[in-house]
Amino acid sequence: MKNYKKPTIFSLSSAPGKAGVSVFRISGPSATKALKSLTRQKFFEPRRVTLKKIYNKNNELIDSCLLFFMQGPNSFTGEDCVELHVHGSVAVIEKLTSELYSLGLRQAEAGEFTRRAFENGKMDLTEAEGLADLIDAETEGQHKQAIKQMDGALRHLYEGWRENLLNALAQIEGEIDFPDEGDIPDNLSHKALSYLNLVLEGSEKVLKTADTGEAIRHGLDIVIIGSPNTGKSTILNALSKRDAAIVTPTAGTTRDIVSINMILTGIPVRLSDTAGIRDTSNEIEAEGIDRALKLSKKADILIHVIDLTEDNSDNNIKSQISDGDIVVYNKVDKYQKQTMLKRGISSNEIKISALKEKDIDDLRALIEKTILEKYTVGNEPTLTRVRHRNCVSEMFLSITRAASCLNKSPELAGDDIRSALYALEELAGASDIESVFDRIFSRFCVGK
Ligand SMILES: Nc1nc2c(ncn2[C@@H]2O[C@H](COP(=O)(O)OP(=O)(O)OP(=O)(O)O)[C@@H](O)[C@H]2O)c(=O)[nH]1
Ligand SMILES: [Mg+2]
Repeated sequence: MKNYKKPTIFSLSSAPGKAGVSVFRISGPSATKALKSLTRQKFFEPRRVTLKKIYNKNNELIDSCLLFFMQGPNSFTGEDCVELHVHGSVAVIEKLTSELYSLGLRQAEAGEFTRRAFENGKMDLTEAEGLADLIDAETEGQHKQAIKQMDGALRHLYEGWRENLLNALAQIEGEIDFPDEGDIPDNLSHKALSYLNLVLEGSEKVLKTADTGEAIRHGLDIVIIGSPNTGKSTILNALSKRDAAIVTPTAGTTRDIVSINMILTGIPVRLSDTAGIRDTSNEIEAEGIDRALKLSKKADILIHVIDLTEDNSDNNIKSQISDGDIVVYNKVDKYQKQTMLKRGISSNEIKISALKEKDIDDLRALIEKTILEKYTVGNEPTLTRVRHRNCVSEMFLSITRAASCLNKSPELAGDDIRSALYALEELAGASDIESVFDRIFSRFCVGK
């Protein structure tokens, strides 16, 4: 076999442009060779920061920099790694870049350092994903979730599951090899069952976190919905403290969806105002209503707005409110005899005047309370991607099948447990699926 040597890669790992300090990263088998050429030195003590002058091949001084050498495998990528902390000058960055090219190094692709770390067993795929999320994190909730995942929360979880599945498999295989016909336990008393049940319970619990985990990564969609003229746009404007949506006394003013971004409880939120729902023969308004209904189906939280000054007795809004939705009774400043709708479900209700901005802060607090009830980032591990959800669901189904045929056909149960283990390997990234890796690592920025 041809002795394949990985190329040595480099990248500006800090943000491009003028700055106090810029950080270059180099990783690969020729990292020390490049370092020797840059510094004219022969030896570098690993894990020790030193101040060094670096030169190009024409003996021109490029800069004085802090140099940090990490010898593989004790480095982020598992290879020889160098960090050069140079002055954040555009000219220095350009000069050093062209020198590294001339030394035969190649510019790293997006996520290539992390990919090497993963390939060298420095982290599993869930930890690499956690790292990507941490770099993208903009809010407190996203930070908390990402750092937990980067720190191995999901890995610890599935390693525990794998252990139990292997124990279950050992029980079954012992039985296949040495069948004891006189003493066949039924499915329910099978020794493997307790191991399988542990994984079923754990994975069922964690599957419930998937909605929360994915929502925190992507942000929440909160949609304001209701009949025309109830004050939806006024509410959006009051919450966002700007005139984002047009408000007029004419019913059917809003047609397009008007969205604003905000951060509530440390989670990014997209709050959307929609067209008032009613029967209409106006083609444009009908299109707006269609869009409103489609968006409301995808919403994480719905805010129904009801106009207290209208007669809502035969309003079919009641049937559209689900558990956990928010109901806002608006125009309390003109409120006369109307009573709140009588409904048999629990929802979060509030009376406000959007026009007078009365109790708008209470509405914001109610929205925050609703978010916290549904989407709190706890200390438990969470599934944060569709990929995780698919792998864990796949594992759950395989174990359920295995549990149901433990005694009837131990061979089949064994096969199902092996499928469950395979699903876990996919979660960890141990099964070699290039396309998945490409998708995950290409989302990193260059230099990571
Ligand atoms: N008295 C009173 N009027 C309000 C209140 N909130 C909104 N309005 C008025 O109600 C009218 C309709 O308000 P909008 O915010 O445009 O209502 P909408 O629900 O967005 O209406 P559509 O876009 O047509 O569906 C405007 O004249 C607002 O000034 C309120 O709390 N009290
Ligand atoms: Mg409107």
